[in-house]
This record gives sequence, structure tokens and C-alpha cells, in this order.
Amino acid sequence: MENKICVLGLGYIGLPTAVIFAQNGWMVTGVDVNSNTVSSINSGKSPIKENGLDIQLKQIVMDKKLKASYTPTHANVFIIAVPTPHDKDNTANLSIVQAAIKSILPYLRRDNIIILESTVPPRTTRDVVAPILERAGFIPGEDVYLAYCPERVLPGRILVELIENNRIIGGINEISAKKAADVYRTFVEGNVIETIAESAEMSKLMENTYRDVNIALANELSKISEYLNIDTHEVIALANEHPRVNVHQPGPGVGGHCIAVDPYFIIEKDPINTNLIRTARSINESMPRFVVNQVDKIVQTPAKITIFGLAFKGNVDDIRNSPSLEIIDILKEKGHQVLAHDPYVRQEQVDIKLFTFEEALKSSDLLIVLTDHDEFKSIDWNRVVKLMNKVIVFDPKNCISNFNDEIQYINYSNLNSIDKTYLIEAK
Ligand code: SAJ
Repeated sequence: MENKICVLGLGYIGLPTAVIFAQNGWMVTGVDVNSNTVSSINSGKSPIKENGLDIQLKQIVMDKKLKASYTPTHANVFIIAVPTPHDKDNTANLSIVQAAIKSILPYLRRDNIIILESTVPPRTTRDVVAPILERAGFIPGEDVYLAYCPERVLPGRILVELIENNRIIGGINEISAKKAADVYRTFVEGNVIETIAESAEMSKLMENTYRDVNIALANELSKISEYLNIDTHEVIALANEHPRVNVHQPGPGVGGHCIAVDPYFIIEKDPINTNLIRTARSINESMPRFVVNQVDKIVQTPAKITIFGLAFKGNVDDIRNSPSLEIIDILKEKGHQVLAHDPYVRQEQVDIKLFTFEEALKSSDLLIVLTDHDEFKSIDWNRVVKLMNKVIVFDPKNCISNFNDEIQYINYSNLNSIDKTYLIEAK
């Protein structure tokens, strides 16, 4: 096999993938529409933050093994790692994937291998991508090879997991899977598993849907526990004593660009048979409102409320689909003054004003911790007690443990035991 590869889309997945191919014997052209991305990469600087990426990118750009460009070029392998945005009606917008495929057509030659990595609804490789190639005169699976290969890496560990994780390669026929698998075998140390495109697409979506449904079950348990006056977290710990049970953790909702989105890719293709998946989504989407309902029990009149955590999960700056944003909006609608603090999130990322730790807590009536950042888990509660008006802490993520007796602490275990002397009333 010759060794030229063209990676379209130089984001969180495409760029690390391009770097690793370049380190493993391939001459790589990376393609992106964003001029900052292209110029930054060509000057050896990573436009995205990811552990180890800056150093490794600099080296391979210096060695002339990776070049970024606005347009594709002739290559043996084309990898599509562009985004699949989600439209307002919760359907996948495939226009960027389609445009990327069309952009490679002038450079395609016989025996080339085309691999789609973007997360897509099931059957997209065969029903959307293959016809574009056919219309250009190629027979996918014969003249050119076509496969779907999902990624499953964790931000922060992308360069490690791309190499170590098992990889699923779904060809539109057997030979396509084999050809694409050989490409990944040049660097993947985990198992490279060959299958058909539909199974590969669906497995990626099911991984995240499995998480969504299980988180919904934990969230539903929180609601039932509030109604029946039962300790949610104790129930989960006890149930998980069973060797084959793993009840997930409840929280303020499910954020991010994967678990909160991928189930909809299945729902849009089969609205009839997706009752459980749809219900799970709606339970998880109802959680910000549930959090505010609990706040209503504590805060009887407009109050000063501190929110710790805007990111959708701990120790990252990512606020996409974060439940914190919806909770803040509802609290503001109810007339509360909301002071938000997040040590990871920068002011330019959000519309609301961000405050420092001290500013956010000063004379506050209630602290709600919505993200399990390490900084919040190890808070100095003496500092908090000095700053707040009344020291009531609500922890829907159940991430705080080292608080002291001066604090009225509420999580999903004790929603009905709010000490009435702490209720905040009109001053
Ligand atoms: N959450 C809960 N309860 C839990 C677990 C998570 O409420 O028990 C919430 C989190 O607070 C967060 C959201 O769910 O708001 C998602 O967080 P996450 O860390 O579980 O998932 P993501 O979206 O960061 O990453 C997922 C991962 N998929 C799986 O674990 C199956 C990751 O491996 C994938 O690479 C990524 O999606 C992706 O790209 O699809």
C-alpha cells in the first residue's frame, strides 16, 4: 500500500488522528475550512487543547509529514472526521459530511479507501455516502472501498486511547472492512474488529444510548425516592452490591455533545421502536427542572443563589448542552439573583457574567454545586461559611463530602429533610 492519507476535519478527533498516522509512516494532508486551524497547524501549533498534542504536532510538521490545507489532494486513503451538527428538531444535519465526501470526488482514484469517522445515524454510510460515490461513477466496494469507523476516545487521553482502544471497522462489504482495518492496524494496538457498516454505526450510538438510559434510570430513582422519602444514594450503593448490577449516578441532567445527542440519531431513523430511548432522553432533559423544584422548597422568595460549575462534567471547560445553563435560566426567570463560578470556564464562552469564588459566595443564601470539578470536591468550607449569608449547600451531583456541621447539606438522599429553620424567606 502507498502511504498517502487525507484527513478531512481537523478537530478533536481529526487532528490527533492525522498526527498519529503521520507518526506511523503516512504522509498526511489535513483538510479544514477554518483558516485559523490551517495556519496554526502549518506553523506547528495545535489549535485545540489536548494532552501531548502540541509537542507531537510540532515535531511531525517540522519533519514535513503533515501539512494542513483547505482542499484535499490525491491520496490512497480519505478519512472523514467532520462534525455532524444537530438541528433544532433533533435530527442529524449531514450537510457537512456530504460536502466533505463531494470535495474528495475530483481526487478519487481506483482502489482508494474512504473511511467515515463522524458520528452519524444508522445506515448513513450505505444510504447517504455510497450514492454520492456512485453518482460520480465509482462502484463502492469494487472500484473504491468504503467503511465506517467510529471513535470512542476520552478528551484528555485522545492520543493514548486512539492507539490503545479496540477499534470497530464496518465495511459496506467484506473487502472494504478488510482494507480499512489494515489502515488502522498501522497504529492501533487494541483489537481491530471487522464488521459491516450498519453494525459499526449502530454500536457507536448504542454505547452512548446505554449510558443515557442507565443515567435516566438513576435520575428516575431520585424522583421516586423524593416522593417515597427514600435515600437515593444509599439505594444505589446497596443495589450495586449485586455482582451483576451497575446502577449509574443521578445528577442535574446529561450534558455534552455525545450522550445527550447520539440517542436522537437512532430515534430519527426509527421513531416507532424507540420508546425506551425517547423516554430516557425526556427523563434526563427533565432534571434541570427537578433541581429547580428542590430549590423552590428551600428558597421561598427571590434570593441570592451561587452556582458552582457550568461545565457539563468535572475537570473540563466544555459547556455544550450543560444542564447548569438551563438551571441558571430557570432560576433567573423566577427572579433569583444568580452568581456563577467555574474555575475551568472562561468569560468569553458564556453570556452570563462569571464571578470569582469569593464574589460568587459573598452574602449568598444558597450554594448549588452542579459540576464535580476536583476544586469543588476539596473546598475549604471554613472559607465558604465566612462568606455566605446562610450556609445551605445543594449538591445534585453528590460530589461533596468534607463539609462541616455548620452547613445544611442537601443532596438526592435527603430532599425531604430540609431543616425548616434554614428556609429563606423575605428579609
Ligand atoms: N452523567 C450522569 N451520571 C452518570 C454518568 C454521567 O449524570 O452516572 C452525566 C455527566 O455528568 C455528563 C453526562 O452524563 O453531564 C455525560 O458524561 P460522560 O463523561 O459519561 O460522557 P461524555 O459525553 O464525556 O463521553 C461519552 C463517552 N461514552 C461512553 O462512556 C459510552 C466517551 O467514551 C465517548 O468518546 C464520547 O461520549 C463520544 O465521543 O461519544
